[in-house]
Amino acid sequence: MRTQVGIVGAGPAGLLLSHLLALRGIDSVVVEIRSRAYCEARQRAGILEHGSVRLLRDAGLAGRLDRQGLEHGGIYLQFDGERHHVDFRALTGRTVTVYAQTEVVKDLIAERITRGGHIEFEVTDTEVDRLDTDQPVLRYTDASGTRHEVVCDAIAGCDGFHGICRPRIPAELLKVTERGYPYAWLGILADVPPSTDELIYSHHKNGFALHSLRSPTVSRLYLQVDPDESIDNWSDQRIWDELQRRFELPGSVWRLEVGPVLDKSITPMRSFVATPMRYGRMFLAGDAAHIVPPTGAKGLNLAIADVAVLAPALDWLLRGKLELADAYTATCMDRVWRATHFSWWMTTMLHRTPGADDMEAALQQSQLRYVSSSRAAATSLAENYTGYPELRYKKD
Ligand code: RFL
Ligand code: PHB
Repeated sequence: MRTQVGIVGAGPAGLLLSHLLALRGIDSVVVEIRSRAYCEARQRAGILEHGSVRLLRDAGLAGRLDRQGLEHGGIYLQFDGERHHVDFRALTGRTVTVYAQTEVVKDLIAERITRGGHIEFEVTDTEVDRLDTDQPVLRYTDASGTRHEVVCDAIAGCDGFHGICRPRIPAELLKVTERGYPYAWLGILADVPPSTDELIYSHHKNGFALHSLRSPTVSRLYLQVDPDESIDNWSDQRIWDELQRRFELPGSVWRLEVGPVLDKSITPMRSFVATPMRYGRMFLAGDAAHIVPPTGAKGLNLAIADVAVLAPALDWLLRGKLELADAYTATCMDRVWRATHFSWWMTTMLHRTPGADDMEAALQQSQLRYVSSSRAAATSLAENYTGYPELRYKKD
């Protein structure tokens, strides 16, 4: 088989790349170990930056996003028993949109399939090879057990943090900068209307909690737990009781509405940046190259931003012009490090470190008070949260 770009992974990065390439008349084959149903149901991100929404709209992908996405003009920061609004619209003129990653993935798969795109689900034994030649190959076994070899002009490793592409970069060339956190998030999806008009990021002595949403009838909530915590220790009742505690506003009538839990899981948190994002004719994008803790709502947006840079770079490469491909890592890294810093900053401002002394909570509260009272500090949060630098997708 022959294609121009072999893409490993049908997450947001791989699917959007395949679509952006198709808009430029470039063929690709996407291979994915999971089933279509699994990819479409995997609960993850929920927030699209202003620039991500605009890119999806410019790429003709925003039909449902424009109808069902919920535009949010700010967030609440809750600490010391009070809730403070950070008004993104007033501070930056920009907003974010609540639209689940599951929906972005469904829209992308539907669009690719309608336009005759080639996505192979449920593959096994994916391999990428001959990466330092101008004819790299992608090998996989399809769902029926047939082995394929696809000769490509370039390969995109969009296979997430645990994928097979990043390890193909020789160890002596790869630089990894990494930090683990003594926190994890227990996330639930609940069949209950959100109890809030904006997301609530709550600092609490028992640990961080986040109230997000998926639609006017479905809520998404998170609790900070220990990284070695087992989900079996958390009955639905225990989860709701703890959420109730961490969002409580003394002296207020506000209450958290409770409902059936549709999904629950625990996710560890880390910051991870690998460079270069390119080896020969293989290019990494999204979680394959970098991970941020979810507190800044940046992972999905970074995946989108990477492929917005990669699509034109590959287009040029296929026409014998190497400048954008050569600049790919450096172009992405500016945004990646800004998002890595912002996510680390939000995380350390809001989570309780097990065994920490009183100094940690006092410093966090002082920082939270500053961010909620100083226009300059609030503007910095708002600018980063809504997307900095603002994503601008150039068609050429
Ligand atoms: P993905 O989505 O992990 O997709 C990689 C795909 O590659 C497949 N794969 C393979 N396919 C073939 N052969 C192999 N050998 C393969 N190995 C792996 C996998 O099955 C998968 O389908 O990476 P991508 O495309 O880079 O997208 C990144 C985002 O998924 C991720 O950054 C975000 O979900 C992070 N994130 C958030 N990001 C935001 O921008 N805003 C948020 O609000 C936000 N909240 C979150 C999050 C992530 C979370 N979790 C669960 C990690 C909240 C949570 C709880
Ligand atoms: C989500 O809705 O899943 C979500 C929202 C904001 C975050 C992280 C996750 O910071």
